[in-house]
Amino acid sequence: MSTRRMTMAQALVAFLVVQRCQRDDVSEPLFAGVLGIFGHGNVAGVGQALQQDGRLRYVLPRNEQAMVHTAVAYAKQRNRLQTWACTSSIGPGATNMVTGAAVATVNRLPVLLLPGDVFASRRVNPALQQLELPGRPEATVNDSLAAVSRFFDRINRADQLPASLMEAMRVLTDQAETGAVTIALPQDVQAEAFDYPAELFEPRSWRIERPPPAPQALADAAALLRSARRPLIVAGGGVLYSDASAALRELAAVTGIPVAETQAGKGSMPYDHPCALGALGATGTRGANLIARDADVVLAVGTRLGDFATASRTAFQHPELRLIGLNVAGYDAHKLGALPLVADARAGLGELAAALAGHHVDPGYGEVVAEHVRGWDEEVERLTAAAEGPPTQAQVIGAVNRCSQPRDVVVCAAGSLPGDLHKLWRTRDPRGYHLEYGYSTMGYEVAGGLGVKLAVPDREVLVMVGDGSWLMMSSEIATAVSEGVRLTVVLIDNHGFGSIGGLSRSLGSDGFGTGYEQRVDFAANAASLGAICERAATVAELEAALGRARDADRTSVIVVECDASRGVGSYESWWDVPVAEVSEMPAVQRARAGYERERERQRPLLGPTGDGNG
Ligand SMILES: Cc1ncc(C[n+]2csc(CCOP(=O)(O)OP(=O)(O)O)c2C)c(N)n1
Ligand SMILES: [Mg+2]
Repeated sequence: MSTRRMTMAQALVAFLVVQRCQRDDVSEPLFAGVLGIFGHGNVAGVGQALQQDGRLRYVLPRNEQAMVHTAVAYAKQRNRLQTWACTSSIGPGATNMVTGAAVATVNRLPVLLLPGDVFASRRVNPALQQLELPGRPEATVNDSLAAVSRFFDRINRADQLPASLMEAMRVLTDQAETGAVTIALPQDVQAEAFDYPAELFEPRSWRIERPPPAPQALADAAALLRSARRPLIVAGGGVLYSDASAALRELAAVTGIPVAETQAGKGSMPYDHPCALGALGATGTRGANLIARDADVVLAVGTRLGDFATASRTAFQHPELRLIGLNVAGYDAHKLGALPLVADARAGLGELAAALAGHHVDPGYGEVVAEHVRGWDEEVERLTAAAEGPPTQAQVIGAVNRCSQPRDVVVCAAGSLPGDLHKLWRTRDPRGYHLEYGYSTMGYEVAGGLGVKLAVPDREVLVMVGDGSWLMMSSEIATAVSEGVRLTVVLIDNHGFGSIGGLSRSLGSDGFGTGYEQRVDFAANAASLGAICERAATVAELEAALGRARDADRTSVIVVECDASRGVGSYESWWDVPVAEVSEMPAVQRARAGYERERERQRPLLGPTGDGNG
């Protein structure tokens, strides 16, 4: 057997370089590069290997949590076909990645994490930053990553590496299992030599298949849809990852079945498609939520059916509701008692379209849908139209949307912006809307925007971020500037947590602990990181600043003050946030009474009983 004598870290890097991912007729390197922050736990191992090998692009981010967001955003924008590896030192560098790992796993997005770890030999224990739990010598802080990873391993001997790498690649590229994949690398083992089999370093292609639905399940699903009087399709992120938006558009156009979108699925339909009802659920449009309420058959495609999408299980009220779960992951396909259609979204939608040939919804139902679509367009116009004076957040969204080109990408994650964007942003391209709303992580926005721009450098990337999120993590502005990556960031200063402040007031708690007393000069803050800065006091000023940002040679941050009290309402929806059952505060007691009323509409959604699902 031919072998190569290398350190464990050198072998790891040489392996990553030659991994490829393939789907349909597209084949790309699985790893776009490595994001890494060095410390004593990885500088002499992985760091030395990266420098010596030299083939992988290396980027130096400013924060380990941020670098995982960047990698995750890249993978999302590339429909899970490509990602980055992230290397950290031991201790705090590694635990800083826990939040990013959870983002990846919750959103089912592939990322490879390579935290350094304490000496496997234990000869210097305790090493700097070692946890030391008396009685558990094998425990390290990296165990916290195991809780949020789909695959977790620790390479305690150099010869363990090949088997671990093969399994890690399988999980990264398995559409049903993907998420954070962590291989912890003890710092002594990284530098140890071993005679690795030469074939480990031969190019390898990981093929992403498009599994079709089982024939009987397909027939049952088609029969359910044919029998439906008020069918609805719910489009989730899986529609986009599977590159199925054309298939969905076609199915909707031919059958007239309306489509509502989750946060991850927004963009599956162009906003002006006659069947596009827009956002569903807690942050949904009036039309989508009313149609969902009365729908008798719901085809849920590529969605986790989280509480925002289902309005905490109040969205669907039809007494004989039947759900069909088209999902590549059996786990998701079976949710809420659905008839499971375990398949790739594009393959499944194609087969459903064939099975539904000649079928069309009742014309009366089509008219109801068309009326909702028209009505919502007017509502968006009303809320987002330009006006004089200090703008509302909806008007800011309108301005950014009007100034954008169809292929531009808007990026956001937490606060009140996601709900408003879900309702109001007019998406014209399947990949034009990038929301991290599975984990809704404050601090994702700028770091994620960087990942999106790295993934699609030919598209304009518009990051929308609240002041709270900005203060939590804006460090990657410096990375964007130093890497020559141009972002346009619109920062909404509403003096604190507009979203949670509003929620708190609606629950009787008067906004306690959600407002900033101290003003921050965000423009000066952004300028200090190297960005071009502007302040916009009106919609007209914002539009002018957006134009300049597009032509600028580096990242721009535009700060807009908004009054949090002038927010967008909610439309026929609810979100379950439990209110104190007993309280000395009358406002809380009133909120509790309202809460109990709403909870009566919650449904267990366990599916049919008896002779199965057909
Ligand atoms: C890391 C993290 N911590 C806490 C939260 C809970 N949370 C959700 S929105 C929000 C406030 C966000 O403030 P800001 O970015 O200013 O947006 P706004 O609510 O004002 O629109 C908080 C604290 C979160 N989503 N993420
Ligand atoms: Mg705010």
